[in-house]
Amino acid sequence: MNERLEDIAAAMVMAGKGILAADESSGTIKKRFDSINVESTEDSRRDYREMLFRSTEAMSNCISGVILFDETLRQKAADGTPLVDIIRASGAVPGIKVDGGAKPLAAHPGETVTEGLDGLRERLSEYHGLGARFAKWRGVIAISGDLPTGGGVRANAHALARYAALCQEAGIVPIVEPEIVMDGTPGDHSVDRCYEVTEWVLRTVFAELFDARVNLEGTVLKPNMVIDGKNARKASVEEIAEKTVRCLKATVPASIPGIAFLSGGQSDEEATAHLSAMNAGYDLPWQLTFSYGRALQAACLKAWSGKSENAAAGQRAFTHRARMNGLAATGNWNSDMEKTA
Ligand code: 5MM
Repeated sequence: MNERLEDIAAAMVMAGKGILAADESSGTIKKRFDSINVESTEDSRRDYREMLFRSTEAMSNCISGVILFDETLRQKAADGTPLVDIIRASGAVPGIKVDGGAKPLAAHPGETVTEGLDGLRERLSEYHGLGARFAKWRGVIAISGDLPTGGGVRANAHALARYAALCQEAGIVPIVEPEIVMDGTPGDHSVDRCYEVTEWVLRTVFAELFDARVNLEGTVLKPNMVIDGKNARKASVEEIAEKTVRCLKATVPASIPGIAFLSGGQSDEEATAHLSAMNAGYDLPWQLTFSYGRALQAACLKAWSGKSENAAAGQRAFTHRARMNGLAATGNWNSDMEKTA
């Protein structure tokens, strides 16, 4: 594997492939397993993720990188093969979530700042030794009433920049993920309010990255799409695509090699349709792809339902979504493919 940051980043956003976000922390994976009545244990988490990573067709053809949680990076498959080796053998790059989660921001009711900078240099060095070549840190920005505030936006952007600089020092590509949440409370904001906040947050993030001396050619951005809140969904696919591209062009330097969206609570097909519309309809200075968690895994999780005899069905469901999103990453998806694929 080539070790230049720029080459790793380029491999992560190569045309027609995208990133599988399988970095659910213990609390989040428990929630996902609760929804299918499966107990979350070290073994059940391993079995589920092993099933994903052994989906050869999806992994080899559509997945460029996989974001892992600390436990998974250290886990072995049932036959003793490290899960990281299975990911590498498929040609995908293993990555690691290094943030410690969003915690209440002092003196800013309703806002959070993501923690995890203390000791990060040492953890990154260990993760590099374990095979991770990129990392992820997610800042969470909620829209409600008068929120976000300048203090909340700056605190999250600053933490993202300090994280990104530490990653690059360790030879690890940072995925910078400032998420303006669509499924928070009350979730009734308009697409234009999302545009306004996304533009503000991205401008602040790139100013902080500049001050922190982060090499943008060795960085991947993972933003939300410009989309209305979950309780106000009215905007069309075309409007979301147009506003997202306009907002990104206004804020994201062309030196960023690629942008890999989060799905944020969109349905599987919406997340695919929006990505495809952007790639099909616009000239873009960066690769535009996916780094989906829920929108890649929801159908697979349901098909698997914790039963080993359903592993093949789970893999089929994952492969289908990965293929649809791979097509969307080059603007070649259409809804008929959902039926025939
Ligand atoms: C897979 O979920 C990731 C980890 O979440 P927690 O730290 O809350 O457990 C999450 O950061 C994810 O990578 C992004 O939000 C994208 O996932 P979605 O589901 O929004 O595509």
